Amino acid sequence: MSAKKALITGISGQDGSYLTKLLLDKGYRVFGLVRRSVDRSLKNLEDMGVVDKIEYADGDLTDECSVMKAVKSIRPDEVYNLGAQSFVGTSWDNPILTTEVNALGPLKLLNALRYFHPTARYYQASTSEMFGNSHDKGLQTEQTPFHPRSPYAISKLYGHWITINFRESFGMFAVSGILFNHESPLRGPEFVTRKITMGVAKIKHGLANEILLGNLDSKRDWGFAGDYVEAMWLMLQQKEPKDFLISTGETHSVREFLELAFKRVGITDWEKHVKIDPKFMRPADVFALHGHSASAGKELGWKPKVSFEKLVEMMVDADLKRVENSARADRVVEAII
Ligand code: NAP
Ligand code: G4F
Repeated sequence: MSAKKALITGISGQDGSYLTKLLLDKGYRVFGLVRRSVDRSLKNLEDMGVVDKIEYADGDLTDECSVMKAVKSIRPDEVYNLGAQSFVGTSWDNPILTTEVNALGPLKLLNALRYFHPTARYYQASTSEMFGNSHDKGLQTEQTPFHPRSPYAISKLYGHWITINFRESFGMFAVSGILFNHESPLRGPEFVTRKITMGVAKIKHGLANEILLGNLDSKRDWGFAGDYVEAMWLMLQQKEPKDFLISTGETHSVREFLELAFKRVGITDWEKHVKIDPKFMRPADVFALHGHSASAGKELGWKPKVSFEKLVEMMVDADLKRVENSARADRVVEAII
């Protein structure tokens, strides 16, 4: 039997890189939709050791032709739509771009599948941000009403509902994963976890003295990206298409994340190194996310493997290594010139 084909949008991002590794290990042929950029940085895929194992298609989620071309030529068995303007903060500055990529992107992809390859299975990267501050006794479940609080969350809510609509209208195997925050050493540096672990590594090595942050009381249900891409894959292996909420079931504040990250490098008086900068406060924040992913446990057999403490350690250790390596590289350059 020939290998299954998976098309991943957003392949160069954090989740795209972990998912590629998972699918290659399972014997898939992996195709990645990649948009043109000046340096074509595929750093995450290099770090995962998979950059040369992918078949690339030129394309952008804002360009319908390129999306149609990719679907028609690849005829994938599975499509993972991870491509997005994924940073909530930027979505107030670039709301139209965010909407075009995150809301109309899935519509373009689903339409291309509907007309050219309707048997493909489709995964939509939805998010806990869609809940906003809505909860049921402190928890979010699949039944909690949505109340999006940013242009990002609103655009993602469209992606979520259009996925459900194509399933209900055309019988397509299209599902949406409502994933809570998941992090890793490949997390973009603008997100709070990576901003903290990079800052801590630099402070430990005497290259910085402080980290500037916004709301330290915000709480998130933080898991490990490697665990979460397994849930995406499991959702597309089910008999019937169904949406699932994916979370660890634990919630922690930014403050707790800071404390653990600094503790990892032996700094206990961490408050000395953290300053509040109003620039990082959001016009409308989501104050606490805490997911209840019982259906995923029961029906997908999924559960997170990496604890919050291990996640923080993994991210701090990776950034310490990065800082050490770049300091070593600088010393080599200094010795040469
Ligand atoms: P990420 O690291 O920011 O990656 C985003 C990816 O989208 C990058 O590969 C980026 O490509 C691509 N992209 C951006 N604009 C595009 C466009 N116009 N056309 C095609 N591709 C485009 O995000 P992530 O953390 O891996 O998240 C993956 C998905 O899950 C996103 O949809 C995100 O919104 C969603 N999500 C994430 C989390 C989380 O906690 N990580 C939670 C819930 C949902 P370039 O390299 O070219 O920029
Ligand atoms: O790390 P964040 O930027 O992640 P956020 O906004 O929760 O979004 C991430 O998770 C979503 C799933 O819930 C994804 F859909 C989305 O794509 C993305 O991956 O911010 C987390 C919290 C916020 O409450 C923010 O106000 O940390 C707070 N925070 C405090 N200081 C900060 C900062 N966030 C950032 N990025 N930078 C700060 O200096």
